[in-house]
Amino acid sequence: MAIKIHGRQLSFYVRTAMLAMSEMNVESEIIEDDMHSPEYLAKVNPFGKHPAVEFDDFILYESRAILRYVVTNYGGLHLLGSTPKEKAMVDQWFELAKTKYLAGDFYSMADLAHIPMLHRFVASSGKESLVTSRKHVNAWYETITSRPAWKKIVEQYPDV
Ligand SMILES: N[C@@H](CCC(=O)N[C@@H](CS)C(=O)NCC(=O)O)C(=O)O
Repeated sequence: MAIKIHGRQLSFYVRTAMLAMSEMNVESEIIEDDMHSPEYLAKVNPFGKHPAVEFDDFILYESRAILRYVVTNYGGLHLLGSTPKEKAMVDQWFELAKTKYLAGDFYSMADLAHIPMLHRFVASSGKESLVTSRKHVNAWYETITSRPAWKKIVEQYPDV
C-alpha cells in the first residue's frame, strides 16, 4: 500500500519527502488536504504544516526528519555516509565542496535535499545561468537531477 504524504505536490518540502521515497523505491501518494482543518490538526500535524507522512504505525512531520527516517528505515543508509567523516560532511548540509557531490564522492541526502528547489530555480526563475554557467555546479546539477528517482517525480508531476 502506498505511503500517504500530506501536502501540495508543488511544495519543495513535500517534494523532498516524495523524492526520499522514490530513491528507496517506496510507493507514495500525495494527499492535498487542508493543513488548517480541525481534522488535520487533530489527527495529522498539530502544527498545521505540510508535509506529514503516514507510516504504518505513526505519523511524522518536518521534512528533514522524514528524509532521515525514510533513508534509515528503507535501506538508504549509504545516503548518510559510511564513515564518521562522511557522515559529518553530509550533516554539513549546505556546503559546496570540491567533490562530485556535496559531501564527497557519493550521492547523499545532502544532495537529495537540494533537488526540488534547484530544479524549479533552473526551470522557471529566468536566472538559470547562475547554475548552468558554472561548470562544476552545472555538472552537479545535471548529475543529481538525472537520477531515476527524481525523473519519476518530474514525469508524474511536471509542473514546476
Ligand atoms: N520545517 C518544515 C517547514 C514546512 C513548511 O513550511 N511547509 C509549508 C508548506 S510548503 C507550510 O506548511 N506552511 C504553512 C504555514 O507555515 O502555515 C519542514 O521542513 O517540513
